[in-house]
Amino acid sequence: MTNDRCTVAVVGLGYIGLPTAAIIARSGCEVTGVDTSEAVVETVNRGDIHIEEVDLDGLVQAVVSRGTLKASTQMPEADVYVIAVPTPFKRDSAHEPDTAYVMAAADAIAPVLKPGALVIVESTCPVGTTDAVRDRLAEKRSDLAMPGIAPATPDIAIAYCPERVLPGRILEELVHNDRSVGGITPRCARKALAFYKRFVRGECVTTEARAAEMTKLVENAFRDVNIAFANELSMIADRQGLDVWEVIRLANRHPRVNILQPGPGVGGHCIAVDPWFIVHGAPEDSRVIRTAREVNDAKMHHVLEQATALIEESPEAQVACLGLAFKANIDDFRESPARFIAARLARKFGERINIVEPYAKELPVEFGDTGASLVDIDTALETCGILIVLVDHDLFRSIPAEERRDAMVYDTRGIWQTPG
Ligand code: SAJ
Repeated sequence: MTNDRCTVAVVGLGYIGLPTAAIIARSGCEVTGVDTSEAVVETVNRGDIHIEEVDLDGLVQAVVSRGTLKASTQMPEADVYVIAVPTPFKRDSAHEPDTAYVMAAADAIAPVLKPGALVIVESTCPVGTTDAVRDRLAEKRSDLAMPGIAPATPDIAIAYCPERVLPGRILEELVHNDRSVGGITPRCARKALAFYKRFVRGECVTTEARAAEMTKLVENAFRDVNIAFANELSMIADRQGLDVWEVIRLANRHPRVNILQPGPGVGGHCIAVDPWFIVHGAPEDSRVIRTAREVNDAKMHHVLEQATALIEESPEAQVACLGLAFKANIDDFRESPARFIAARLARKFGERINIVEPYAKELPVEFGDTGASLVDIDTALETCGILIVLVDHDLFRSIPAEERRDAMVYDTRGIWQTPG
């Protein structure tokens, strides 16, 4: 790999892989995005995108037309391989991580691997996965010396370098966030560091692959535990007739206290998932992390119960559920507590339920035969006597008090609290 010309294969063109491929292409490398989906490959090769992310359309269009990014279903020979495929739970398992896609990527890379190549895993993984990738490559390519096991100077460098970007800010954060760069050996880390320096402006800190794997999981578990604290407080406050938002606001005036915000539960594909990877690896020792997961899931059921009671108390009232997304101002409805709660209410109360979701063109499939309808915010404010806030979209935040004065409100996000 010289400093001028570097060929890169980014494996997996999803929410992380595609923006990463585009940013690397912008830095001057020749990038091939590899995906198993023909449709995704065709879309990218047209200069289009199949996911929503701020400014990604313009960037992909630019690098594809410049010829520095192309997509393929075939794995090319490359100087650097970046694996950015999903790591879901195993089907029917008790939250057991499934690294099959990562291993399948290693299998696809093995036949085209050439001496001098660098293989980077970016997917969120249980501790030990990068070593397993190395072992798989060693098994398939006994002609190549692999790091950490070969007595000779290794032919291949292997590293784990997780991203930590926030949806909606991915392009900005890919470049400006600090990164952990974990090598199987210090030499692997140095090689990966030189690669990331091409396009990352944040600080890149080298470490071991296993430490980098754990760091990624710990970041999301930290956030989950802290949200669980806020959610637990909100359930205690409900029982004791206290205003949790006020208690948190007051407590946060302490110079060393910073409590997060309660909500209807934790959604998305990272914070509600990654802590289980830690628990699975150390079940006896992960008591707080496991309990936080359970508390955040329990909050979803608590909200459902409270909302159900409120709706049953006023049998004549129409109900508006505000929001389906897993968090504010995004169009991602997957793994969303708001969607789960709204769908359960729709199933129970049918035509009384009106959904307001500015980011949805139609209701998700599970609302199909419930009788619930998708309405705009003005209709909801005019016709609904009960407002249930499930997502803190800016649109909802901006509704003035006069417009919701006559309705009964259950605000799970605290967006309409009077600031203290
Ligand atoms: N939430 C609360 N209360 C809060 C903050 C968040 O209930 O005070 C809820 C949100 O509503 C949402 C969930 O938590 O349902 C997660 O949202 P988020 O904005 O905290 O995080 P994600 O899932 O969009 O992105 C996280 C980020 N990780 C951390 O902040 C430690 C991001 O930096 C990671 O790159 C990303 O996971 C990932 O890919 O792992």
